[in-house]
Amino acid sequence: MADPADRADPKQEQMDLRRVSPEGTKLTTDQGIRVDDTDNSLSVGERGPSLLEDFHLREKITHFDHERIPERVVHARGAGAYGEFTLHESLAEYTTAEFLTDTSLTTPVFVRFSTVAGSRGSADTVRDVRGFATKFYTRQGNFDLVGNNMPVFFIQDGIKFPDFVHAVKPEPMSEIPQASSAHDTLWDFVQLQPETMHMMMWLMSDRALPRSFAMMQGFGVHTFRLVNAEGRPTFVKFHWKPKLGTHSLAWDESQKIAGKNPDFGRADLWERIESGAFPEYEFGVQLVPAEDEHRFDFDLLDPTKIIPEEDVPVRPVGTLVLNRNPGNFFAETEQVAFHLGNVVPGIDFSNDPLLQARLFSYLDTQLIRLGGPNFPQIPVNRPVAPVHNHHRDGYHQMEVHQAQAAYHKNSLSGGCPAVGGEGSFTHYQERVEGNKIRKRSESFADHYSQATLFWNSMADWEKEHIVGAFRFELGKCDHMHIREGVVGHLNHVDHDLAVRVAEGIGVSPPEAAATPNHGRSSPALSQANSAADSVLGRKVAILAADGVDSGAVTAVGDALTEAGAVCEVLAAEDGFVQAADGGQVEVTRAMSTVASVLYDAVFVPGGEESVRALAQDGDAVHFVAESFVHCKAVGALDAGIGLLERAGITGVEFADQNTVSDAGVVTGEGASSDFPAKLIEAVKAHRHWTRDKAHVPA
Ligand code: HDE
Repeated sequence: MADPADRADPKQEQMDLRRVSPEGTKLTTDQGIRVDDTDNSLSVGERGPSLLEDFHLREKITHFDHERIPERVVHARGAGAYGEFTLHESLAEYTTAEFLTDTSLTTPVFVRFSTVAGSRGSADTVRDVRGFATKFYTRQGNFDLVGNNMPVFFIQDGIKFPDFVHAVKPEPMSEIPQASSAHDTLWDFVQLQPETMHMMMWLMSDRALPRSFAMMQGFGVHTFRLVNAEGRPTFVKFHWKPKLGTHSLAWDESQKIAGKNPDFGRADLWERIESGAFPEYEFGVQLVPAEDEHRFDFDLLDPTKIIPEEDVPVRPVGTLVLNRNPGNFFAETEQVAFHLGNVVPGIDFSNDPLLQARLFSYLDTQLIRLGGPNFPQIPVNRPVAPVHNHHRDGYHQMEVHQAQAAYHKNSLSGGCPAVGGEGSFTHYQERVEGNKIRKRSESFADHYSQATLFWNSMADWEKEHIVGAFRFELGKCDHMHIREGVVGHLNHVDHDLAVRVAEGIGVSPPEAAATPNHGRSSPALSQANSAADSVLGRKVAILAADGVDSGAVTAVGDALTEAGAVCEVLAAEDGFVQAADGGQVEVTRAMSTVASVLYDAVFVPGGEESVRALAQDGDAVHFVAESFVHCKAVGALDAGIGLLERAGITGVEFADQNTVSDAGVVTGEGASSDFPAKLIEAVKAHRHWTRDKAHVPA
């Protein structure tokens, strides 16, 4: 057989060998015996007891009884996809990793996105960090970049991880709350561990509510090392930047989606890939020469710190495209096993104490989760690089090793597999010395400066959302001393922030700042500065009833679809609505099966009779009002403007949207106008967060 690494997509070719289809097959037992009846147990007489000798019954039930494996202890809820990584700029000056140096290569990948705290069946849109784990099937072996959508972490040393996870998970007496950090134990941990403060700013920001996995950044978090052919090391931070920009849901919306469609995130990923609107990310690196290790006012080994992009720019070098959904969730997404220790020659670790603990944890956790040491043989985990070693036996061994010698050195198998040679992994030879101690370096001691940097970098509306999130979460804590403790730390981050939070949660606002604000900011941290120039995969609802102006539905719908959006016509009932011109408009979904929170924008076409009916339909009125409250693009033509008025969106002369309260509300007359283009621009903006929505109840 040819080396699979030489084929176009070696991973898919390899997976094809294990993919099975039921087409044209006959039902058999696991032993291949054809089954004549799978609905009736073997029994004594029609009403008698079942017989133990019914091997088909026993096998069917036994297999079923053992279908579950332990869910991941964290990141249990996730969704995955295959894709490809292409390199545009060689990093040969810094690394020997072939997939980062040879621009002619396309490297297959599997990516799994996840939430952290919730269990496998929890909702996708909870306030949480998102995992962004990528397995690169390189020709030199698997490289796993197991990152998050936030660039820092809660703790500096992995030994605290079990404590942190116990604090954020549901409380032990009641297993409440599910998939939520808004409870006493998490915030108790936070108030006693000020190193969490920077990450808590991220967690309370909109970053914790991504609109789509295709609209969030990814970060390797730790500082890693690249090592070049001369053995010269360079520190590196890895970044993913989404092509569609980094965009988030509103908090109220996130909570409602969790009920209306808990699968919102995974469905979005699935649908984007099925429709060809492939999620795309730029891969970038921040490179720091080894001699600059100590040039920063924080420690490069501290995972609660970023290197501001303004200090060390992110150099874009490659592209990741996710273009294939898995065929079986369990086999692929559930069984994929990431491990930070999966590195290829030219990539090495740093002494970040969080990273070091992870190097132990991931391999260890797979042993219990996947039931033994042969999990790398599971199809999704297999490298495309050939595997040869003396590992033997164990549960679920799939290989039939032929050699007499299962040891090194040997003379009986010709000395094979041979050790060393070109392309072998060589650990970076770092010189270290010191006493054995349990002590954190002083260079890790500043827990507030970068939390302040983050706060200072936010737009006003982002700050408002952060204050709202702190108030919500702390307001759920029963213990006053916990609320007070957190406000005390916030007062080191920014006095105004601490006061605004305190005022909402019944805590006396601090009188003066505990630490003066340094005034520095990093514009790259604000989502206000993110790309917003595409409507690819955006979902737009078109509300209709009998008498709708079908010309407007078609003209606006076609323009949006052509630009890449997904338009759905919603009506009170499924089927068709009669158009004003006597024709019919097909309904995509009945309004009762969906909700405004599942769409990015709403458009109300004209047609007097249609709008009159919609204005009397509570669902339709609420749909428009709620879209407005969540700062979405709202469009209306002709009589459709009447529905906006009915929804309480006042001041409906929106012709030139330049007041704060009507930003993103697009109205017009006649389908021939420039209305579709204006609406597309409003949808591109993602949300109109500056909108004053206080006067609309929804
Ligand atoms: Fe993880 N983490 N983690 N983590 N992590 C796991 O591994 C762990 C950390 C991350 O889609 C587990 O296979 C420790 C940072 C992702 O399958 C486990 C520490 C970052 C995923 C584990 C950390 C992550 C995991 C659970 C502190 C961002 C999901 C199941 C020392 C850079 C991967 C599993 C997937 C999963 C341990 C901290 C990201 C238990 C001990 C920091 C994306 O091994």
